[in-house]
Amino acid sequence: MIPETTWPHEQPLFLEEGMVLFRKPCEFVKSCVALAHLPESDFMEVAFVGRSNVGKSSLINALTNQQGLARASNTPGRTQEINFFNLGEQMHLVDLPGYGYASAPKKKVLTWQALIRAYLRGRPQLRRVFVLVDSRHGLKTLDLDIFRLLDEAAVSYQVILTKTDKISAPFLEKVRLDTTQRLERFIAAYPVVHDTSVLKKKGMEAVRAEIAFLLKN
Ligand SMILES: Nc1nc2c(ncn2[C@@H]2O[C@H](COP(=O)(O)OP(=O)(O)OP(=O)(O)O)[C@@H](O)[C@H]2O)c(=O)[nH]1
Ligand SMILES: [Mg+2]
Repeated sequence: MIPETTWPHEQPLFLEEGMVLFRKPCEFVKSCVALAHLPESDFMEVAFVGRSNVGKSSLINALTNQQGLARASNTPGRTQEINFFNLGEQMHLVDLPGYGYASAPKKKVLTWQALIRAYLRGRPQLRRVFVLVDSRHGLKTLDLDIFRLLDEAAVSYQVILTKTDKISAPFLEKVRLDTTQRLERFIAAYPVVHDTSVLKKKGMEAVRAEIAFLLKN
């Protein structure tokens, strides 16, 4: 019997289903620079959003075990479109451009921001937004802007701390606690904060389980 307080990512059922789901083929569907180009499919979507260079594309590659599926790079501003990936003919993973600063012309960055905001606000099949936050830096103003936008749009979101291989365990605990506490003020925020390292392959099972749970429910 599973206690009611057990989160999906702690349940063997969803850990197993997450593993099975992410072993399925994951294929690039399309890149979109305008809302009119979004796929018409009504597959459930989960999107990865966050500041430039935080590790969105790398996390998609690590979750799917497919290096090079989503293009990642050291240069902030690598992802320039909304990229859709079909996972197991069951759902879409959505890789968004970086929110805010990027090594790209200001006009382009503003265009991405408008596109990201429009997508996040108006996509009925979007079941959860994973807001990636660099564990070295914690929450920044741009992250809080995304939270407010998602609160207003009543879209469920969840924070994933990235690059935890770059910080000590005590520092991670501090950032995680601080992040969890600050999220309490935001109504559409899912209260569990995950921590991940693509380099150390840490935290992947939990994120896969969250997604498997969403797909099932
Ligand atoms: N050490 C470490 N580096 C990481 C990790 N995840 C991503 N990186 C590095 O961070 C840089 C940015 O990664 P991306 O995945 O391209 O980041 P992004 O958020 O998609 O960036 P944009 O598309 O430009 O917004 C790359 O050099 C990655 O190798 C991690 O867990 N640990
Ligand atoms: Mg990217």
